Amino acid sequence: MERTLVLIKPDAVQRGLVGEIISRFEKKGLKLVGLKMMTLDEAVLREHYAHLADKPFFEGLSNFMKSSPVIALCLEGLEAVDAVRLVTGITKAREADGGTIRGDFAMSVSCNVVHASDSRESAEKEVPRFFNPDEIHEYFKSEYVHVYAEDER
Ligand code: DAT
Ligand code: MG
Repeated sequence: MERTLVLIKPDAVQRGLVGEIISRFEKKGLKLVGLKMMTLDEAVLREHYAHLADKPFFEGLSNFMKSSPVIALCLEGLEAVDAVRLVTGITKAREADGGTIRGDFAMSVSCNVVHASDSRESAEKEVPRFFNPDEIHEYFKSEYVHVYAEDER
């Protein structure tokens, strides 16, 4: 099964949306294998948003991401990277589809409540960026019997 990284961003922490957001992923059938609160520093943000380092909004993005703690989640499931991106919705939240987290809970491009890895390659770098190996928990989830057909498990 594939693993992916989600960060519940400072705006969601401030707005009391943490439980609601985790609940969306749980209800989808994704398995929570890592969860922690952390305050991000400049070094990790430069690495995490390296693809945006030369954008005029980078400093604002970095300040926003440092403005409160975030909640890091590692989610596991069949094709979890794409599934989590679909549940998350597009970057510009006010245009995101209803039913997605960004579509239902946000209006902004930068304050868009969650980060989600955008590809398997990104997820493979991002999960270890935010979680040590001993913070990822392998366990049997009985729900999988109902979430997946036998040949998908
Ligand atoms: P996503 O978070 O959907 O993967 P991204 O990787 O292109 O989007 O950008 C990362 C974050 O940077 C995004 O969630 C919010 C911020 N951002 C992107 N484009 C922006 C813009 N034009 N103005 C302000 N913030 C932006
Ligand atoms: Mg991205």
